[in-house]
Amino acid sequence: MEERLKQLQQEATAKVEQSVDLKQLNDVRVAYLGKKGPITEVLKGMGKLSAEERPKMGALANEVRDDITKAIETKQQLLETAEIEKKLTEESIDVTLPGRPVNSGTHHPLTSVIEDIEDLFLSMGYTVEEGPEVEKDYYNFEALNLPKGHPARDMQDSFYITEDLLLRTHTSPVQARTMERREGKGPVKIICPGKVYRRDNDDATHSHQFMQIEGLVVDENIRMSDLKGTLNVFAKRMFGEDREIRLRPSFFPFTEPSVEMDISCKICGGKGCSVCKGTGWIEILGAGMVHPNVLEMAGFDSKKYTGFAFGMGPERIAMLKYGIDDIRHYYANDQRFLTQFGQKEFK
Ligand code: 2NL
Repeated sequence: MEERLKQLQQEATAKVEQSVDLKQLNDVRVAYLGKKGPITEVLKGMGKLSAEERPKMGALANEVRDDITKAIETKQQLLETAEIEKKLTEESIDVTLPGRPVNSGTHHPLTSVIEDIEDLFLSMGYTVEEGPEVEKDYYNFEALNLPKGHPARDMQDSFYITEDLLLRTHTSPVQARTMERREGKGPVKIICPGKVYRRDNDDATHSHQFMQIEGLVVDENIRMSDLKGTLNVFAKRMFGEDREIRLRPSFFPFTEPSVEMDISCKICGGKGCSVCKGTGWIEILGAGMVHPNVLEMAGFDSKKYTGFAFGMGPERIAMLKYGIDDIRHYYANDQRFLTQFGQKEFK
């Protein structure tokens, strides 16, 4: 039995030595140390031995097993190290290869323009207010001096949901709601950006859904000159210090007097071109002094308080700023269009 064990030990260690990879080594482990292996087989014959020999053989069997186990472990470490070495040489990284470009996301051009306008007014002490897109007829029309039957609130032009609910046609209801919440106490100094909806057939300059930014200031002693000064700062910061503004008389039901603001055309320097249609001026926004009816309906005393308001379309502002020729580009989600604005490129 002793012979047989020693023979097994020699055989096994030789095979461990010969193993060239981890799989072969594992096969040797299973073959010699497994439950069905030859050592277990030899130990089964222990019963036939004398009481004297039995512990000696037991000890020898353990010794043989430990020896084989140790040989396997040593070899395993050797093979593992070799395998890593092999991997390192085979899979060496060429650090001189160019990196893969990382495509970062971009802001939508409308988002950029809206954020620029928000920042500009935030820096002048305004806060940004938001409100519901599904709006009550009262806040969308009534509170803005557009009573039922007013020609400017044509049912044909709005998306009505019920007789009393519609998709807001401008962001003015946000301003009406904000004034109402202030309970007749000024100052109010807000801008309201958001989506608005009109029943229109989409074309290069019309969309049934678009963005609007309105501004509102209500306080004691607010005058037309405050409006003009504010719009002048806006125009210069948004389009360049070399821009001039002019106000033309206009009409809105919620302001009196009402004006439209133009900026001087930078493309032709005022000589007249296709963008300014030969006039040297480009229309940017509408504005005016808040109609006393609007102040009163929102709970402000129109003898004590006055205010100005303005409204503009970010689509149009961005079209002028970036030279975009079709409003539908904003909503088509074509990557070729979207990635032209503010894309950061890493190469
Ligand atoms: C335009 C013109 C305008 C307003 C919006 C307004 C809001 C309140 C009271 C008074 Cl709560 N006015 N908003 C005033 C004048 C013009 O928008 O052409 N927008 C694209």
